[in-house]
Amino acid sequence: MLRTFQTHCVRPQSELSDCLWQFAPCTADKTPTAAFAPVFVPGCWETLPGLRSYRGFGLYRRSFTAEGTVRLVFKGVSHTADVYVDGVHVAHHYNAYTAFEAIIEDLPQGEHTLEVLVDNRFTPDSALHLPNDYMTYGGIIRPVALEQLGAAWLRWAHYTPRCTGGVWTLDAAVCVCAQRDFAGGALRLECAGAGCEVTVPALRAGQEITVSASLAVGVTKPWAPETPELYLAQAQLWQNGAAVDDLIERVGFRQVVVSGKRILLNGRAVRIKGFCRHEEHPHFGCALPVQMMQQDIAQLRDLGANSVRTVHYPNDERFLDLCDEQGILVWEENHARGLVEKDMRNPNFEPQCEACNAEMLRDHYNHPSIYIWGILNECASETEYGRTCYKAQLEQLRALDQSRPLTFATCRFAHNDGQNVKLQDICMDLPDVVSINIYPLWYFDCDVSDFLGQLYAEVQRTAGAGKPMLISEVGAGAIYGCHAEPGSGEKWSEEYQAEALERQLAAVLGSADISGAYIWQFCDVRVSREWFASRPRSFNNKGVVDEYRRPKLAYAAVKKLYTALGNYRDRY
Ligand code: ADA
Repeated sequence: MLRTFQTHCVRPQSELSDCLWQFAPCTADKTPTAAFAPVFVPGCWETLPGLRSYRGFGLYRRSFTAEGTVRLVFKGVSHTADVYVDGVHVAHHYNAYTAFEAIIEDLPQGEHTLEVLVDNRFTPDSALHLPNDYMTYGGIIRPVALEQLGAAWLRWAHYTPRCTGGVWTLDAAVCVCAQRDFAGGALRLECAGAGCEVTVPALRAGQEITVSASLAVGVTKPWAPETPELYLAQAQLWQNGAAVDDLIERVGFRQVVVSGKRILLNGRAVRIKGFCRHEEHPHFGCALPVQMMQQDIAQLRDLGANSVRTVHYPNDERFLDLCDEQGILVWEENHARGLVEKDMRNPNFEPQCEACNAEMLRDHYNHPSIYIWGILNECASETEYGRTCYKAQLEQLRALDQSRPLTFATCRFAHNDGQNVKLQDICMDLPDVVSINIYPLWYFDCDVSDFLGQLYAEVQRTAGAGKPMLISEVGAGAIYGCHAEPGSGEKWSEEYQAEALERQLAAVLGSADISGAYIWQFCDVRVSREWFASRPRSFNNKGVVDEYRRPKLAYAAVKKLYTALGNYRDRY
């Protein structure tokens, strides 16, 4: 399944995934080092016998039938891909978590061979993939599509809902690409009963333009967590009385605005009852089937949560589709976790972050569930060099999207067991929302409210003063099935995790200054093997469910707290 709804009625599109391909581990020059075997795509090679910890190259192969100009769309290959059609190199892409394309012109009619050489090694060429507190898998981890293109086609369409006095306008920007010389035509846009037509000028082969228009939609049902109303937004390219290409997106009518220390969703201050979630399952690696994504959402809803933070990378868009449909607010972030200044000085770091940011916004712009963009989790925001990166990337995002607030999760503060808290972050002026990761009662013991109060006071001494604040991580570890006497304070027991989360959340959600919390984390996740020393079982065990989604004692404790609170805070 490519998406949860159909994105083309005019452009011929088929799926090359959801089926078996041939796979073999191989060398950098595509020489197989074992026999080819059938594998399901999407998937991770770590789920295959003998490859649980394989870091290297792998070759995926299948045939397809096509003719003319085709576009192959890869939604995610982990982490570096080289694509070959009939032995000819047609695309190179780095980053596991964003999509890319290969366009092949004048393909003769018949059967063709598609090969994807995948690399999941940790090298300086891949600045964002390093041994980390989650696993970097190998493989074609997200769906693959095959599309037929005409002389001109629609690459992306971005829709921004705007509300004045209860009446909605949808601002559209549509990218039209000419594959060959295009004599001109018209772009027809339609959403929620409103429509318009805009002239598209003649374009030379290779030319790309953005066509803008506004649709007077009027009064619609707004999108909100409790009423996730969605509308299809259709763009069609017409020429000589016929539709020659189209792109169907889905939108929700909602506005997100920061006002003082509140985050307003359609004018109401939201209360974030969130979870950080990695794409991870022992049976599937990071290539979760859509049924598993839905199961996660069902558990999140059962827990009373209303938000997910996509730690630490852009997510599979089918998960975002499901969040749109079920009213889950999403903090989506770019790909980076815990990089220190030395890592950020890798010459590949900035260009690779920029590409990730651009691809994330190009493809995920229309999801109404995404209410905030995040960057660079726990990177070097306490250093001058780090600051230049944070500034450049936030400016990049702001230029691409003015309709959502921006943030980053920092942990750059010092303290002595929760006392004498000193904020070391020098980037507090840059985001719209200040977000801090804290682990009182886990990495150190203290009175959580007192610690939070000190932290908040520190932020008020910086240019972050008066901004909304989120606790972007809070949590404690427990190994599923490990028990201790209640109140014994024994870390790693389910009892201690439940007690710690109760106390942490009571302090965070009880604070009048904080807009909400993201629990670290939804489920236990496998970590890179280099992280074994601080991670029993080589897992980050702070999930409220284990890796198989079995609830720990903390599940009931969180559910009680989260379900008692509404989606909005009327008092601040
Ligand atoms: C950090 C980090 C997470 C995870 C967490 C932990 O805050 O952002 O990825 O590593 O700590 O479990 O300690």
